[in-house]
Amino acid sequence: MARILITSALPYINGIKHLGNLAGSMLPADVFARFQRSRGNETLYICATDEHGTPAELAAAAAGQDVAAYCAEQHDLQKALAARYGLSWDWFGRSSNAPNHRLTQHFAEALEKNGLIEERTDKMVYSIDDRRFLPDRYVEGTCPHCGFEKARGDQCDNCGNLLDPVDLKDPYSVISGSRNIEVRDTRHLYLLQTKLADKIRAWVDSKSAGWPALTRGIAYKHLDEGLIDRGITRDLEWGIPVVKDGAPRPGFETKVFYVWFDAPIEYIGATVEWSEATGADWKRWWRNDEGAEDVEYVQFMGKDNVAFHTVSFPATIIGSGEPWKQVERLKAFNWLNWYGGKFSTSSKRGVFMDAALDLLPADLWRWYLSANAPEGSDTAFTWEQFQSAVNKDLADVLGNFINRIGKFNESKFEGVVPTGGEPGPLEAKLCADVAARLEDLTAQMDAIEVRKATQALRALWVLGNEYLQEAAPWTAIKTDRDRAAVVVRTALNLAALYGRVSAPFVPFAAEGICAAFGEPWPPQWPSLNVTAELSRLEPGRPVRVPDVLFPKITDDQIAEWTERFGGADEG
Ligand code: B3M
Ligand code: ZN
Repeated sequence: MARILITSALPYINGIKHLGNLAGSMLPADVFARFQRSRGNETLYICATDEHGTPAELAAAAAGQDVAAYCAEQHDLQKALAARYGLSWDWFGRSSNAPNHRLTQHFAEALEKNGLIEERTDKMVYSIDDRRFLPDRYVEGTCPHCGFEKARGDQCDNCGNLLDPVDLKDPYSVISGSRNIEVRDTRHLYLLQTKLADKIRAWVDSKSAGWPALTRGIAYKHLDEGLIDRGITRDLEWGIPVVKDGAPRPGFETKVFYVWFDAPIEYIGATVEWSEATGADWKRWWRNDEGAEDVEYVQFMGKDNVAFHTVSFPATIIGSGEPWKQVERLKAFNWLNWYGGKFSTSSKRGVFMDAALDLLPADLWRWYLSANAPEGSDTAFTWEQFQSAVNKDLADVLGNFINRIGKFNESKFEGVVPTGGEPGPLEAKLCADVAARLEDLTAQMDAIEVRKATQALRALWVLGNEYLQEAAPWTAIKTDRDRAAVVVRTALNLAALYGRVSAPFVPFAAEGICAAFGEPWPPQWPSLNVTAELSRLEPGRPVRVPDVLFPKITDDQIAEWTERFGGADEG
């Protein structure tokens, strides 16, 4: 039995996430976790809300709430929504909880002890009217290169030049629009990544062969550009306080750690939360000197987070000099966009996680977002593709097979697994075909090839309908009841197997299938001894037809939703 630690990128606290967030980290991580559990591997799937940084403070202010209350409320909203999607985290933590405070402060002290932290004076834009320093993205002004008047503090969208806020002409605060701003000196802690560059590269060299090309490419791009020393504190009130020897660090009493310094540490923090709630030992998962040596750590994230996870977070871990678990496999995704454009609440473009469930059950979104996962390139959501994936793959192939065989068995064999007859050449062929597809599916799942796994699963589903067409129990029963009994018994076992292998993608429907055909839940992944797998249901046991598994999407619905959420004409 293997031990597998899985984390998916922590969703920011502010606001309900759109389908792209689901598709690009949380969902594929859940599919993988469910698969590994069904294989009997000791699996721990951890996630949390990422609660610090300017966006959290500004979102709370916009909501008219104290930021701590805002974060608590938003965390519960995201947690409840995730459950409705069947995201089976073992723990969904909060980066603002005490364990992450303790761990972040511990890592900063360990880095300092190893000579990797330095205090430096920065020049930052201060808004007198907002009474706060303004992080890069909260300053706009005229670009010094091209004169574009809404250039952001970190980059000009017009000419693409990277900027520093102090370079902007006629700058103003994005928060209040005030131009009553000035440049001030401010002290910050810097993590000396330049001192760690060789060790980080050596670590990446040791791991990246097993990474997808997207992950590997981004990691080496940043390494080859040359690492810089990185500020890890900010002039914000909401965040993890900067301490030294357990007391507020002199000169840093009004500062906190930078959100991207503390957020990855919350992977460990959330595991500590899990252990406090369950009595489990978190160090078995995170400390190589306390039993985590044999753990395979797999991360899931969008491509924009890869640099933080292949350079910055490893810098923290490696720089600490302590034996912490580091990622082995890092599955990065491109972006799911909305007809080629951005999801946007304000301009009502795209479906967000809450609205999606008002339209259709989670399984349908899970299947579409997996079968069209943004793996090799950015992928556009389209209503037409969504309708096709649901109606063709789910309703017409899987749902139709389960329903046909269940109903036929009810009408001709009183709803119990038929006895009598012996399997023949058709069953032998079916077993061989199922074994081949199952082997391919298992390999694609293990390799975290999401799209290929859904293609392999669909190909497995297709075998059921093909078998029924060829074996035609409705004809056989007229002359040879035993023959019909063999076909129905085989098909019922195949239906039960479908419930087991579909569970990672469509867990709610799969649970219904397993319940109907008497399979335990959560299910066990089938072995390649398909002859045995297709005779698991003992003859004579009652089985029933699950309710309609997948509602079909109508053209009227597509038209209505295109109107409501945007579609091709707004690409
Ligand atoms: N909160 C997600 C994002 O960039 C960011 C991930 C943190 S993982 C430690 O949208
Ligand atoms: Zn410009």
